[in-house]
Amino acid sequence: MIRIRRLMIAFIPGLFLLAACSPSDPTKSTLISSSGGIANATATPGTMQPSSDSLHMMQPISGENVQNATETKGGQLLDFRMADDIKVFELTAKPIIWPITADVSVTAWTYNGTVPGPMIRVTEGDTVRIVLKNELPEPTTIHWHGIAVPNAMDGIPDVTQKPIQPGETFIYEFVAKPAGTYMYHSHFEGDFQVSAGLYAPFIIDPKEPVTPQPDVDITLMFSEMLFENGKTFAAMPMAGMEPNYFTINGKAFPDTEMINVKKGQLVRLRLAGIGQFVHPIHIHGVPFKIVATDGHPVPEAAQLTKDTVLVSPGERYDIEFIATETGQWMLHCHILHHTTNDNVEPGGLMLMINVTD
Ligand SMILES: [Cu+2]
Repeated sequence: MIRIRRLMIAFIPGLFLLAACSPSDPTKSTLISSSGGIANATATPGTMQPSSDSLHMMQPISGENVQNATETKGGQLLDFRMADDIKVFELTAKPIIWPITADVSVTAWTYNGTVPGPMIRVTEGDTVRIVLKNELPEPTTIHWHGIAVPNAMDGIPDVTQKPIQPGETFIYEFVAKPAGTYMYHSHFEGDFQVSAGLYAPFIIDPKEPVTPQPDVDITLMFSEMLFENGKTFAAMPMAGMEPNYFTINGKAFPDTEMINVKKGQLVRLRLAGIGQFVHPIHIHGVPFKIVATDGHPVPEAAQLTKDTVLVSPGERYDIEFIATETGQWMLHCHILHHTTNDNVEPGGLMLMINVTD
């Protein structure tokens, strides 16, 4: 995609700024000339103009005969079977119609039909085998974000492996290490495929449990979608492609899942930035400590006490707090536009932490 964007800008003489590309017409891009005039460039095969191929990431997220999701929650624990002493997980990458609110359903590309895909959770030192079947209309690969895998398992298309073609199956296998909060996601045309929904949590528990163990342990993945005129697009920081829906575990408020906590319980939230935008996550009512960054434990003396933490794309922060007061306490992004659904507040990156006696 980087190569393609360079081509778009480099081969159009006299035009110096790619200003805006309407996702509703991906074969046209609006360009502002050096004199300030506007020109419409239409893709023509065989010319150096941007082709519909080169604007691929601006195409709607689609597929043939896309089914409605049968699951309502993403990021649920994935079952495995044992083959000798190897934990074997099965994933199918496929398009699905995914409800992000009661009223808005997007076309998403998913692992096993949910956004996020299912959580893989194992213990440090486990050998894991992940069998990935590609039922997408495009090639794909998986990258194990932050996990110390062998190079051949790293999921980089045409570098560490051939892209997995539609209909093909690929087997990943590695020893899960080190312990921590990780993610897995597509690494094939990531700006499109990750934003389309091909992401999920991967938790590696330490062999010796950390004490005290949290009473509540929840992973929250932050992402975005662009949904316009009944079509879904991969949101990205690019003119015309900005999101109008913001999601926690694939849902926008008020359909984000409430976190239920008893007063006095220790709560661990694993905040994971998988979208393409930064999100300063703020919690009302109680400060928290940052106990791990990008999966790695923070020594107790270095644990910052905060009420807001900026979660950037690719980052994970494990935060912990003790719920000391009853009530409904809000967790939300403090870029306040991110708490809207299609520009209407409240929505987006908000959820309630419900503390009861
Ligand atoms: Cu935000």
